[in-house]
Amino acid sequence: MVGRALWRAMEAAGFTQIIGRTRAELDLRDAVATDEFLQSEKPDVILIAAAKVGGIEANRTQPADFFFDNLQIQTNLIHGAHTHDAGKLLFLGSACIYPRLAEQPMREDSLFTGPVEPTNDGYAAAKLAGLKMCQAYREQHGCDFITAIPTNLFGQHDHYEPERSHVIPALIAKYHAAKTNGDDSVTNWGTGDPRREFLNVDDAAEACVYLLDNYSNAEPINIAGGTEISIRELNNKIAALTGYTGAVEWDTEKPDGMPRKLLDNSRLTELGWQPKTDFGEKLKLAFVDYCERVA
Ligand code: GFB
Repeated sequence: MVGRALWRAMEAAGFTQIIGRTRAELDLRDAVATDEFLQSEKPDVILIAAAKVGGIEANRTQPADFFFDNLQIQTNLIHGAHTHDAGKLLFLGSACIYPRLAEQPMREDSLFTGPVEPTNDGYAAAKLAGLKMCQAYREQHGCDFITAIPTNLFGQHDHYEPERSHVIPALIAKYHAAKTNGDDSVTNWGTGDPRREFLNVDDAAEACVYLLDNYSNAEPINIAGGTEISIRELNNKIAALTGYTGAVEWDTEKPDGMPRKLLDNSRLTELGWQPKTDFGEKLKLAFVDYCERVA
């Protein structure tokens, strides 16, 4: 999802020689294959969209895979960017790397000040290591490697498999299936009380491309300015969008995760970037994308 959005944003910004590899074409966990790729292509700018990502259930049940895969991918690319003289690298963190109970909205200087949400410990540890690695290569080698921390993203080409998906694609798929099958009830996870900030992936990709030209600093920078909503309110919106009118149960045996994940967007705003799109509009497009590609 993020890689395709970055590609669209780079084309829109006038980049011409854009190079990418699918997971099937290049396993970025393989240090030798990744180094050979970077040696042959010699990219000027690297945006790391590749990662093992997933929602709360995937993170809770596979901490080792999230830790190991992401650590390898980012280490191979960040180190390779240095050895093959890339002029700029943008590494993507995630809202879940903030301390679980950080003051909201979460500012970049609250990173590393407390324990992260246990359900995504493995993923957050890897992402925090990547942030530190970019800072270390800037300090020791003068590399212009930056870290951006996007809030929860959604949009075109998201993942819809229940065991892996984030909440927006999960509810879209669940409610659409229930409506189609005539089910009279669906079950959601947790209490519905947590609040999440959602930003469309195309907005986030445009912000990433904006940062390439406008940000060269060791400190990470949030990409946010999305829409904050409770999971219960989100449930109402997606039920209305999909036309599902049955009952909604809440399985409180499933974790809520972080109570809230609102990112402070002031530093990026001061830099001159604001998201443009409307949450409701983009939610509709996400549903259309699901119906056209997956349903
Ligand atoms: O989007 P989500 O999986 O990830 O869950 P997080 C958001 C909230 O929606 C949680 C609730 O409180 C879930 O319990 N929820 C309710 C559901 N029903 C469902 C459902 O059917 N599927 C899903 N997936 N959630 C992730 C981190 O946390 O955020 C990742 O685990 C990453 O590492 C990602 O950072 C951006 O927002 O809770």
